[in-house]
Formats: sequence, structure tokens, C-alpha cells
Amino acid sequence: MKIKFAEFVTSADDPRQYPPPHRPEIAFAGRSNVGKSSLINTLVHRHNLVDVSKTPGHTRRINFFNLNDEMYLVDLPGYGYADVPDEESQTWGPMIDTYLQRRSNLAALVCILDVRRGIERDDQQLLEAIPHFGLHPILVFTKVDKLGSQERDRRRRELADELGADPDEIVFFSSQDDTGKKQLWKRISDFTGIG
Ligand SMILES: Nc1nc2c(ncn2[C@@H]2O[C@H](COP(=O)(O)OP(=O)(O)OP(=O)(O)O)[C@@H](O)[C@H]2O)c(=O)[nH]1
Ligand SMILES: [Mg+2]
Repeated sequence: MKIKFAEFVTSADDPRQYPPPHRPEIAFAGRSNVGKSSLINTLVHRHNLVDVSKTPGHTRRINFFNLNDEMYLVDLPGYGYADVPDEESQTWGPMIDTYLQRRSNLAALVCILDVRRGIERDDQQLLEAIPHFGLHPILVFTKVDKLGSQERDRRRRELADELGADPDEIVFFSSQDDTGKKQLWKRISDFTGIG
């Protein structure tokens, strides 16, 4: 994918605030602090398009980014962070559900998991819900820079087994050294027809 430009469009917690659905869209979901915002920055070759933070629960609204006037990339708030005030954690589920249900131009959902933590209960719940929204998951395990190369091969087989997926189908990613970037763009373009 050739990145001509990437820009923040808007942030929303209600469908009335979403940009018009006139371009294909890819959304990024995952546990809080898993590395969603970093992954988007890596994909578009920008260090600071999306805010990255050491504090989990940093991204709390749905953030839309315009890529090349061709598609939207959407950073979703992370789930599973216990310290988010009650009031906010109660709005998280409905906010994301509404987005996944209503967003007609959503081409695929990138599900980001931590390669070392693997598939946790919250992740499992999301993965099980995706087909009910008529969506396809693109499975990405990030922070693979934290594993040695032999360990990566073993872990890939283990995770594929657990998911009942083809090992080649899951993307191993690192925002530190760009591992998996090409493969992820390829998967995205399979769904958007762009790139
Ligand atoms: N080693 C390593 N660290 C990473 C990677 N990706 C993200 N991180 C670190 O993980 C922390 C969280 O990254 P974010 O990108 O802000 O995570 P997020 O999923 O957007 O977090 P929320 O917005 O809170 O849900 C930061 O300290 C990042 O530097 C990676 O591929 N490798
Ligand atoms: Mg974030």
C-alpha cells in the first residue's frame, strides 16, 4: 500500500458523529494496551498520527483516520481495562456494538492480540461475536519482537491450533521492527480491494 497521506478526521461515541460511509473502512480492536494505536502508526509510517500511551485505557472514543482519501482506518477503544471508571466501562460495550452493527462500509475488523498473553476471555468473546455482525476478523498477534525466532514458530503453531486457523493466516506483527506489516496490508487489501 502506498501511503500518500494519513490524517485524523474525527472522534465519535455516537453514530451521528461518524464520517459519511462513502469509503471502505477497516477497524482495529483489541485489549487495552495491546498496541492498537502503535500498529496503526506503523501501518501508515507515522510515529504520532495516533496517540500511544503507557497508560492502559488511553483511547476512549472511536477515532477515524483518512488514508489517501481512499479508506478510513478506525482505532477502537481497548477492552478489558479494569481501572476505567464504571461509567465509562459501561458505555464501552454498547459503543463498540453499535459501531460494529451499524457501520455499513466496514470491510473487516482487525483483531489484535498479544503474542505472549495469547487468547484471553475478553478476546474470545469478541472473536465469537464477530460472525454475528456479519464481519470477518483479520487475526494479528503483536509485540512479536519480544519472542526469539524459534519461539515465534512454536508460538504460531500453538496459537493457530487454539484458534483452529491456518498458521499462515494469522499475522505476526511488531510495531518496533515492522514485522508483518506487508502481510497485514495484503490481508487488508483483500477486503477493501484497495492497494
Ligand atoms: N515491544 C513492543 N511494544 C509495543 C508494541 N506495540 C505497542 N507497544 C507498546 O505498548 C504500549 C501500548 O501501546 P498502544 O499502541 O498505546 O496500545 P493501545 O492498544 O492503543 O492502548 P489503548 O489505547 O489504551 O487501548 C506502549 O508502551 C507501546 O510502546 C510492539 O509491537 N512491541
Ligand atoms: Mg490506543
